Amino acid sequence: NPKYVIYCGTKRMLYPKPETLNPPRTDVLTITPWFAPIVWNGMYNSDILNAHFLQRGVRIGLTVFAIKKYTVFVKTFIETAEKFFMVGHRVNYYVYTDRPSDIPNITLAEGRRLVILNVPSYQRWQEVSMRRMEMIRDLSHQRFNKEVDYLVCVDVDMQFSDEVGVEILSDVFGTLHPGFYGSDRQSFTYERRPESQAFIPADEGDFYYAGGFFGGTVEEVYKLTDFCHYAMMTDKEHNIEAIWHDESYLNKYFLYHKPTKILSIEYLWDNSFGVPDLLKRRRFVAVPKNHEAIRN
Ligand code: 2GW
Ligand code: MN
Repeated sequence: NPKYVIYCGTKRMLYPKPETLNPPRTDVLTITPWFAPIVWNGMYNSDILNAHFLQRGVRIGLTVFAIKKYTVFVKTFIETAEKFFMVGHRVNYYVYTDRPSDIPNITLAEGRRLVILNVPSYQRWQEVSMRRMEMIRDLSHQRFNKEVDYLVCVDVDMQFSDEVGVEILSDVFGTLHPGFYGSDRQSFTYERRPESQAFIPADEGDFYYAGGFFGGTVEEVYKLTDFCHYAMMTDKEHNIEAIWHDESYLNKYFLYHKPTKILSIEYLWDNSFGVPDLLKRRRFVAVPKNHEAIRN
């Protein structure tokens, strides 16, 4: 069995040779027409990637918002992240909240820190969700640029249930929405009103990206969040709000600023959709919530 050899420190690292004539996955798209990888189980080797990113001493910021009753999700979110998110790497959790005293004390592994960011809450839930763009943008410039190399920005009503590691990192990445990975363009729930800054015509669009998982270098996340926030503010002046809020503006951004990597549905799943054959791992899944109780 022929092997490639690379060095991890001074230690020889051995692993199976990539097989040019035997691709690991043929059941799913693994690269876009603009040559961005789509990350699926079987397509990468964590040992190689970990060696590479550890050598660079990469620092990762994970941003999450817990406004009003959504603070209930923080404990499980952080505890499962300790088990599965970027284990062995330097990680800062950035929890934006209007209720800092609700954030529990959680013991973290070495090299990991929790930063609580006290922010005001907005009255409308749509605004709570959309204003994340502005708040991530502002701190990207003021703080994240000094503390981390990459940002990963996610919903809080989620839990990690399998590894999410450095294979996700790239200049700017988005995630396939679990409800639309098999859909055609016309079925994507893009904003369809030409008056909105989030408008996407019926004959355009690559994928339907989820609002709940994106990231990249701090610089690229700054550009993305700045674009989305500006587009939202422009729409607000014209009394229009995109159909799926921040998610609609994010989809507009990715249409004309192609992501350099795309995460598959393994990285954002909802168990109420069952488990399709092609889904080999469920790494980050929605926590079932009582919409009435949690949102009012
Ligand atoms: C309250 C009432 C209704 C909806 C949201 C909220 C709410 C959201 C809240 O009271 N407090 C709060 O912190 N949030 C934050 O916004 C929290 O981080 C949450 O994960 C995020 C998005 O809201 P969520 O998770 O309830 O909405 P989903 O799961 O339907 O999210 C998708 O659609 C959203 C836009 O409608 C976003 O694009 C989101 O990224 C998507 O995953
Ligand atoms: Mn959510």
